Amino acid sequence: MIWRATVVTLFPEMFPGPLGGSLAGKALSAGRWSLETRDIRAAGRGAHRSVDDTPFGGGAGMVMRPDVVDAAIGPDDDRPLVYLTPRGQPFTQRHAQRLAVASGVVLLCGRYEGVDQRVIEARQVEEVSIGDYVLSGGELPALVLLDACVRLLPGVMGAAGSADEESFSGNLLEYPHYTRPAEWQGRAVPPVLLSGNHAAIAAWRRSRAEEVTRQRRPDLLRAPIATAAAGP
Ligand code: JFB
Repeated sequence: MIWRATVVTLFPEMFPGPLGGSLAGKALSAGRWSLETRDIRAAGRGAHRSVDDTPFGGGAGMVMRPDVVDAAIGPDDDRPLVYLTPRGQPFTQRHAQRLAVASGVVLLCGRYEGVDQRVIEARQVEEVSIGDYVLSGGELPALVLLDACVRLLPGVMGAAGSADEESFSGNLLEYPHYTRPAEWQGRAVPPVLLSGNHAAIAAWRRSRAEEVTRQRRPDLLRAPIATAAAGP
């Protein structure tokens, strides 16, 4: 069966959004994965299809009602259910790899102050965050997560193996890339790359990758190795 994504959201028109014109969009058109949205508003209560209410205990903003969100999620299936939230575990390549080998994913997108905690606890929900900055809702994080997963699906990336050579596949940032012209605005391409010596090129790239990682992300050098071979 194909990889199935379901997005539970108040803004179904945001999907596939920017993914539609990308590699992921071409894979979607080619039937390598499917994307379904469930409009939370359709499960809203009363004549106004209300989805939110004021927080118990007071405070600013509104909270999404657990009965409405539970109904919008619908019945459990075999796919992981992920809630995008600033309170979640940091989303990593490891999450993307694990979700890409599952049968698909159900993504819950909140708005306002988020979703009543009881629905998160009552359903088996994984809480994930795409980073330490404040957005207005879970839809952009859901698009980010989908892009990270879909490019790992078999046959989605064109060039063989390019997914695993990139940043984070081996806990190193990437070496710098160069293409023609060999000299541009007085700047030459590193001569080793023109040498035809493949062992020397590989050694140079490795050393540039280690250097940039040491300078910018020394935390990655201390982390457990995250390769495709090591598994999700
Ligand atoms: C996700 C969201 C809000 C409470 C609520 C729903 N990395 C991230 N930043 N922001 C979000 C996120 C993820 N993943 C995010 C879902 C919702 C933000 N809000 C707004 C902001 C701050 N505190 C509502």
